[in-house]
Amino acid sequence: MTLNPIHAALLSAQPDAAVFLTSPDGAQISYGALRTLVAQRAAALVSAGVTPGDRVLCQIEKSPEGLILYLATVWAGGVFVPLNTAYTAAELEYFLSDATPALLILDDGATAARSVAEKANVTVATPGVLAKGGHDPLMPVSRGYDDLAAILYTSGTTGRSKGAMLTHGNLISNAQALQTCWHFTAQDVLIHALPIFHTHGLFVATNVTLVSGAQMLFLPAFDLTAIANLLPRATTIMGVPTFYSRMVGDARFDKAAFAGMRLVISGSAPLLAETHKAFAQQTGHAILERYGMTETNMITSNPYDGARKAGTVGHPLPGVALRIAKPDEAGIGGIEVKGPNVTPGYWQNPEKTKESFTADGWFITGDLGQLDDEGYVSIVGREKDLVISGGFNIYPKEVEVEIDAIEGVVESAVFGLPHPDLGEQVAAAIVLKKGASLTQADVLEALAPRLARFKIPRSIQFLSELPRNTMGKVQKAELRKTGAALASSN
Ligand code: MLC
Ligand code: AMP
Repeated sequence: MTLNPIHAALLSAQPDAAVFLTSPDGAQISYGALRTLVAQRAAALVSAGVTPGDRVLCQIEKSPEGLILYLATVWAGGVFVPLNTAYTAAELEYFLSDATPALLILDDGATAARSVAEKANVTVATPGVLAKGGHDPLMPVSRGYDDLAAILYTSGTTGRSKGAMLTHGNLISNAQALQTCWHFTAQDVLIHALPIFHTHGLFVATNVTLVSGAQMLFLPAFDLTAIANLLPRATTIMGVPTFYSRMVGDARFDKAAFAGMRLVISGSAPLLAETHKAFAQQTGHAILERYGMTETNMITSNPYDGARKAGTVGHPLPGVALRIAKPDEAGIGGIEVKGPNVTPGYWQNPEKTKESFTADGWFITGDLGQLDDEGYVSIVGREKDLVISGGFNIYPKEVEVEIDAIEGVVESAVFGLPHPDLGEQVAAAIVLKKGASLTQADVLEALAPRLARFKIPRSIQFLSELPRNTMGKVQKAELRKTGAALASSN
């Protein structure tokens, strides 16, 4: 058999009869069936024109088929590029031009996206078409640890998303480190309720399950009732903090419901210490919080054995080095990371790649952190101008560019405000041209076809000018204060 690191680490070892995935309707995919399906879809991708190194873009609703297409792309030597289903046709146009894929996979009925692809001359296939055709299984295409397996787009500080390149080695090293740290085995049953277009649901949840030969109970979307019903059959769950803050105070999520659970994991956004405490009181489980990033995969984790300290993200994973750059008197500085988990850079963007690494090769996360005397990392803020809403990242610049393009707008500033459910919500302050009479509704209408809904400001204020410091820099902290007062008075 040829060498394909992801195939070797994630797909080759499990017994054929072992169950990989169970859908809500009870349908199951065994590891043996998974291998056959992946090899058949890989053959279908090749006959659709995918050659080693080609990008395969995939914007489809969450389904087991989405996981099969990820694994099939990598099996065929391709580079999987998942896209948030909330992205608009305007956003898709950019991804097509940047990634120049050999193939775009879309659901039936995605007519707007289809016409964007036609204009860009990109071949489109649906999961249904790729599943047909009686293809003979393909042998895994030979790839090395440094070959690309995926590109994940993350919002950009300049308003354009950047494609974080991830190699076979990046993904496998991280899955193996997490398996070890979190004690995953073939006996585990994971509730999978995350989207599969981000690193959390696609790589952390899926790759850790595969590398352990474990099972997943696969939900098409986050659904509290479905999760409550699945808990007795599960041993573990991974989620963003909103998952857990929604369970707090809900009587279905009590100690009895969690009695058979082994491990509850949170990441992608800060878990409030008060949520950690309330959840522990209610369920008897100390949530294990970990920290990561699309570009670096997972970086730190609280310990499996030993104290899971609320408000911290634990220690660096095995093989991952972390340092706090230029610490102040309180020890707070920029978090920098090195290791086999770290991206080689951004797709076709050597400038951004260069900016993101120090001269001695450390990746600059843009997060501000601090170490305590036991080496636990706390994330105390961000150097990067970023809003995290329900675990989705929004770079203000991307939204500001779209608001500024609206007729009648002089300039805008986009920032995050605290939100009880989503952690943060997107807010905007807008300065209008003299005589312009735009309303909040006009702005929202103009943004709707341009931006995914989770990026659209939920609170808008019109100002005669933006607050600036003497250097001319917009004072977002000021805006956050007035915005919060405004939001709470509404
Ligand atoms: C949904 N909506 C959101 C939103 N999610 N708005 C802002 N922020 C969000 N996160 C909007 C929808 O557009 C819709 O708006 C309305 O809310 C209802 O949609 P929904 O789909 O019914 O929402 P819900 O099921 O409540 O979703 C909330 C959520 C979901 C928290 C379950 O957002 C989610 O699954 N988040 C996980 C994100 C994730 O996987 N992040 C990992 C990134 S990787 P309207 O206007 O149409 O009604 C990463 C690295 C790492 O960060 O370390 O892991
Ligand atoms: P993304 O760019 O979508 O990969 O998101 C990565 C960012 O999410 C990190 O740089 C952090 O700012 C944030 N993040 C991830 N996990 C945590 C966590 N446990 N606590 C606080 N922030 C987190």
